[in-house]
Amino acid sequence: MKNGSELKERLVEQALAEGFVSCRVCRPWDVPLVPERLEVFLKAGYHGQMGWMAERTHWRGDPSVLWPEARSVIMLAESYTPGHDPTEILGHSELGAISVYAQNKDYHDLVKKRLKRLARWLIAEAGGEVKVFVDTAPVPEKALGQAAGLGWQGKHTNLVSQDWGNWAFIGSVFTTYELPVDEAEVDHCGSCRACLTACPTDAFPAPYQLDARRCISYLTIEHKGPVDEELRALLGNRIYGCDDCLAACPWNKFAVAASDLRYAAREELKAPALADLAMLDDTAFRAMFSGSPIKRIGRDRFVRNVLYAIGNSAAPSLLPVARTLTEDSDPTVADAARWAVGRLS
Ligand code: B12
Ligand code: SF4
Ligand code: SF4
Repeated sequence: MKNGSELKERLVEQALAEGFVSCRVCRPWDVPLVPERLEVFLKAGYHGQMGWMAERTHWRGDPSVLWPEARSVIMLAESYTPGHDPTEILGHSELGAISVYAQNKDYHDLVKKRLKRLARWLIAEAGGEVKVFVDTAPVPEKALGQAAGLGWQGKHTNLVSQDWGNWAFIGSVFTTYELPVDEAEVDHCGSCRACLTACPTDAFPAPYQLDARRCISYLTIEHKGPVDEELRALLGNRIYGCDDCLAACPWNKFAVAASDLRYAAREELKAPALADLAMLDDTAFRAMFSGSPIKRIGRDRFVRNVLYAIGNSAAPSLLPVARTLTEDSDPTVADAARWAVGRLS
């Protein structure tokens, strides 16, 4: 077996060469507060329709139960910092705002490939077994990220770093190899509340806690069926995900450029016209969003979101488009269209 410190140094070099902005290590049992905090989250019902969050909680709460043989967790951050101000489009009500992370290729595919290459390198160098995860298993990625020192969980609950801000995806490589660990990161939010006040739906019942049922990311991506009317009106023109709390964080002044050009916004997704998006049928939707994370929600939920945005647009020119969808075969789309017509008439 090779010397652990020397191996770890080369592992970090390898990870940075792959394009990750940071690579740090913790033990799987280094997140003792998670089971209790997860329970608070679930008991309050903050997960809404995401029933899968209440399943396999023994794994989501404790990574050492998920894979008892694992001795180290290598935590990695991959930057997707936007090259533009993502809040600028919010002032253009006839256009749809798509979250930065979804304006091009699906990060799950890109990060996973990089994680697998890094894991293969580690096996070749040190042996042992590995498993890689990026939002693909019940793993508390943010808490592990903080334990390894990648950053800290900010008041908006996402991982923030003094070195790369908060525009980063998190991935992990679990291994049976015992690597030297890094120090956990401490909270640097201080008295700042910028993310909490930036939230358009008031989705934070307290700092560090998110009621996903009010979060636009949840409402536009995860929530099936009609959205509460009170919340529809607060969506503005956000049609897939939301970046307001991330964009507000002052630590982004240290953000580093996205490592992969495939995260850069596709021209047609930077400022798409709501009128065009509303008319997508299933085939056109699939063609437009092939390889994109948006494909997962399907045409009906996407057009539902577009119609809510049309209803919020105060643009009478969009009335005819909304009218054509009031008889849509999907009842949620038809309901959203009627709501939009009612708001614009
Ligand atoms: C479910 C989920 C969601 C849900 C719920 C989000 C949430 N905050 O729980 C929804 C759909 C809303 C969502 C939205 C987004 N998500 Co998401 N999501 C996840 C997922 C799959 C699980 C998160 C989870 O376990 N939540 C459950 C709660 C209990 O966990 P938690 O937020 O960590 O809660 C902790 C705090 O409440 C904390 N806590 C409680 N009290 C206190 C008190 C103090 C003092 C402290 C310090 C902490 C603390 O302890 C809890 C446990 O650690 C992860 C991937 C993964 N497997 O981890 C991605 C993940 C968190 N999502 C991610 C992203 C990018 C987003 C969005 C930015 C996407 C977008 N632009 O629309 C938004 C951000 C919204 C937000 N403000 O969080 C990234 C975040 C990367 C990062 N830098 O942190 C992740 C890690 C995916 C990835 N692999 O990159 N997401
Ligand atoms: S993603 Fe948007 S809606 Fe969700 S918590 Fe952040 S600011 Fe609020
Ligand atoms: S905006 Fe302020 S409070 Fe929110 S995560 Fe960033 S530093 Fe912390």
